[in-house]
Amino acid sequence: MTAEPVTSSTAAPGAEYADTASAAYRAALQVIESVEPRIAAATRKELADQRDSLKLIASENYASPAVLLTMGTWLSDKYAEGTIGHRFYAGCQNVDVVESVAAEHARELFGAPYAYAQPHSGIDANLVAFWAILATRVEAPGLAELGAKHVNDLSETDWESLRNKLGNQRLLGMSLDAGGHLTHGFRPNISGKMFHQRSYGTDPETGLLDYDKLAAAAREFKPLILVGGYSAYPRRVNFAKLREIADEVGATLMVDMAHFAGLVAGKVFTGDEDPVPHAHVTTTTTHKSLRGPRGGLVLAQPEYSDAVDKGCPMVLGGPLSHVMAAKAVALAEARQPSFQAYAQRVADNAKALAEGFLKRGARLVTGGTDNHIVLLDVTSFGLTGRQAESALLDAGVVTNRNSIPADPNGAWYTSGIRFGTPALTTRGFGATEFDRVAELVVDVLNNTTPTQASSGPSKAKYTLADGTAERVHAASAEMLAANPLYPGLTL
Ligand code: DSN
Repeated sequence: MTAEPVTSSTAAPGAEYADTASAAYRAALQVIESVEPRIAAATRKELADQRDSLKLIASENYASPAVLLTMGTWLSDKYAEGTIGHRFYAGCQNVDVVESVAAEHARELFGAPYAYAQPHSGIDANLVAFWAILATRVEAPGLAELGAKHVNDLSETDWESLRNKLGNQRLLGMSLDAGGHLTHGFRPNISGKMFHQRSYGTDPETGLLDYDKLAAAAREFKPLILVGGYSAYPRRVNFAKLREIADEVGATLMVDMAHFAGLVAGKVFTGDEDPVPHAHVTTTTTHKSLRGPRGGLVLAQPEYSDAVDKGCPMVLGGPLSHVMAAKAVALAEARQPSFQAYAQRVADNAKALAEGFLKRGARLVTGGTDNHIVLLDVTSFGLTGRQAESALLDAGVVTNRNSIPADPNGAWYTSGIRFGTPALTTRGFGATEFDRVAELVVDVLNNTTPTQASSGPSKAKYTLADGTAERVHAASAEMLAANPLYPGLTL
C-alpha cells in the first residue's frame, strides 16, 4: 500500500484562511482569559488534546474554523421562537435570513422538499419528527392544531382525548444491540415510553439486516412509525425496501441518518441507499460525518412539513441562531465537490481499517464494513468493551465501547469497540494510516490482560503490558504530526 497524499480536493477546509482564523482565536482567547482564565485554559487544552490523540469515535469529527467561528457571535443573544417569518418575538429579521439560508442549503444538498434547521440536537430532531408524524397521522380533536394554537388553548377534554390516542401508537425501530439508537424506542429514552415499541434485529449468523424478517415483524406489529437508521451498524441499508415495507403496513417511514448524513451529502450513498427520497421524514445531526456544528436537522416530504415547521414551540425551546448560522456554513461547505471526495475517502478508509483488523485475525461484526463504522468484537482478545476502551485510551486511542448483537456483557460493559473514520479522514489519514491504526489497536489489545478480582473476573479492570502505551503513543504521534489538525492554526 502506498501513502496517498491529501490533495486539495480532499483536504479539510481551513488551511486557506488559517492565518486569519489564528488571529481571531488568539484575540478571542485573550478576551476569555481576562474574564475566566480557567475556561480559556480548558479551551486551549482541548485543542492540544484533540491534536494529540487518535480520535476514532464514529460520531465525532472536526468542524472547520469557519463553522466554529460562526458560533461565537451575538446571534446567540436573540430569542426567535416560532418559524421563519412567524416569530413570537420582534426583531427577528436577521434570524429569518440565517434560518432560511440554512434550510435552503439543506434542501439543495439533500434534494429534500422541506428542511427544518432548528433542532438543537439529534434527540430534538427525532422528537420533532415523532410529534410531526403523530400530529399528521393520528386523528384526535385538537391535535392537528396543536402547533398553531398555544397549548393552553386546548381544553382538558381535548388533552384527555389526545393522551388516549397518542398513548398507544406503535413504533418499530432497530434494537440497540443490533446497532439502533437510544431514541429509536429504547426503554430508557422517552421514545420507549411514549410509544408502544418493538425492535427489529439482525441475522444472528451474519449480523446483517434481514429485510424479510423485518417485513414479517412490521406485518405482525403494524407500527405507525417504522424507524430506519443506526448508530453502530457497519453496513449500508436499502431504504427503498424499508419504504416498501412501511407502505405495505401503512407506516410512516422515518429515517435517522445522523451517523451517515455525510455519506449521503457526499453522494457515497445514492439511489436505494439514500434515505431522503424514500423516507417520509428524515432526521440527522449536523456534527458527525456531516462535519458541521453540534445540532440537528429534519427533512420532510410535503405532507409532514407543516407539522415539522411547528417543532418550536411544540417540542423545542428558542432556536440557537448562532448554531443555525454555523449549520448554514457547514452545509455550504458540504455542497462543494471537495466534500464528495472527503465522503468517499471516509468510506474507503473504513474498508482499509476493517481489512487491517481482519488480516490480523480480529473478528468484526458483519465481517467488515461498507459505511464509516467498524465494530470490533473484543471477546476474542478475552476482554470486555470496557477494558478494551480504557486500555486503548491509555495508549492515546480514543474510541467507545459498544454492544454487539446478543452481547453477553450487556450495554454497560459490552463486548465491542466501535471505530469510525470521519474525524481522522478530515485530518488527512488515508488507507495506509488506517492500516497502521488497526495494527496499533491490535497491539494494545494483545497486550491487555483482564484482572481477576477476588470475587470473580472484573469486567472493568485490566493491566496493559509495560511499554505498550509508550510504543503506540510514539507511532501515532508520527502519523498525527504528518496530518495536523487545523493546519496553520496557531494560538
Ligand atoms: N452519541 C451518538 C453516537 O455516539 O452515536 C449518537 O447519539
